[in-house]
Amino acid sequence: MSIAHEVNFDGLIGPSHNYGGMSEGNLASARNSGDVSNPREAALQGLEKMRLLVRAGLKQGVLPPLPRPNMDLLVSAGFGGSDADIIEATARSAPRLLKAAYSASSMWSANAATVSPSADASDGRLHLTTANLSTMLHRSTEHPDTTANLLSIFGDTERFGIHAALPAHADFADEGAANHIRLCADHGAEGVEVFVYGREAGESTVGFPARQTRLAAESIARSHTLAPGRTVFARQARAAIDAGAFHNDVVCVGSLDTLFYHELAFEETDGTLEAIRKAGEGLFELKTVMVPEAEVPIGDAITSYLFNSQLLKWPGEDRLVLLAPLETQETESTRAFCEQMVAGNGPIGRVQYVDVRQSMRNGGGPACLRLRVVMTDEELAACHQGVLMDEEKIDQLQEVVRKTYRDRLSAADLADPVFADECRTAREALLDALGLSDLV
Ligand code: SUG
Repeated sequence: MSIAHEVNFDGLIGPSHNYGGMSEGNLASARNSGDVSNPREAALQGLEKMRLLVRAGLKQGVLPPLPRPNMDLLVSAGFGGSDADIIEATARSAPRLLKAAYSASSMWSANAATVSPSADASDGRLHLTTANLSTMLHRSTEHPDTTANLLSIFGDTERFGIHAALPAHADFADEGAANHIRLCADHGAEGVEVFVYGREAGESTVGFPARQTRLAAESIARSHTLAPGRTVFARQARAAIDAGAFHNDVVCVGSLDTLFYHELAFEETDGTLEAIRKAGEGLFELKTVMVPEAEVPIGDAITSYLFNSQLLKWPGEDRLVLLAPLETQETESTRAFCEQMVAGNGPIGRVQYVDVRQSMRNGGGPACLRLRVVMTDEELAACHQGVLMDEEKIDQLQEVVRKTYRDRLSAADLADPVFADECRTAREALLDALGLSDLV
């Protein structure tokens, strides 16, 4: 077994962060639709979360924001002329499309890709499949630029298998690592990969959209060369989706040998746990922490984002640390549950709260903001070094954000072509700081 680290690649929050109300089934996105956003504060909050992990001695990376506005999307819709003409015409006749073109949704990097570490892959490479995000218009345009980002960072094809998104059809709907859990004894050891899906290909459902299909999950497991005996496919509960759990990571988080989940997360909880235990035979003993509906109603789990937390092996601490959003502390049932949990002798020994309110208001908690990539020392050395964070790099990025991002952004501001230029300038300065200017 080689030594490996969990590297959290956070999505750097882009200058056009706004509350577009774009995601059906994501209750926070609907609730805050049309509010004025604070892009500068949002990006600084995200960078402070990264700083916390860097200070703890954990490995932290970053994924740069995508080019916004997405002019290709507007041109595909038939708008023409100069960029300013296109933006003004879209603002007049298709304002919702303009919001989609400006969405900073790539910040939620848990949806960028599904990741399988080399320890699980029979071809010995670290695999990443970009998510097609085909269910929501504003997210469905992310994947080509995300793949370009990943190729710039994980360019060594001997070590890294970067796979383009699955076909953009409802049968292949894929939302990446937000519906994927990896369990193991140690990050560098072989593990069990659990893929959670909300529907079968071809199945029509009523209620909020199920954004992940079993076919998509199976396709990824095949191309990542995973061992079928170490792979589990579990169905997300319809009740969870309808309560607002548009991704499984809103009701469940797993790390190392521990699975922390809500009672209503899975369609068949016992069968899912049994399948994980069987797949993990000889590798690890599964530890579970189930949160009962009677103690934390699923509605509270969703508004507080208790489960959309990072579950971390914190240097110097014996038990795992749950890095949860402040909203979890402010919700009575979840705060009480956390207090009782850490006072017991289970696998989670501490809860640390972080302020990511700007992202939370669009339905993105600490876990949405990061893509976990388990990497060996050799893989770390082989990836692009500019995206690996230390405090100095964080200071530098914060400096760029302070200089180039707006404090406030309203829907009406998107109609101003000057704002498009500001977004380009800001992104170029960030790419320059990350040594990724080739992506401009
Ligand atoms: O896809 N929100 C994102 C939130 C993604 C959270 N990710 C995870 N759970 N892993 C989404 O629904 C809202 C954007 C807006 O409405 O402007 C949005 O896209």
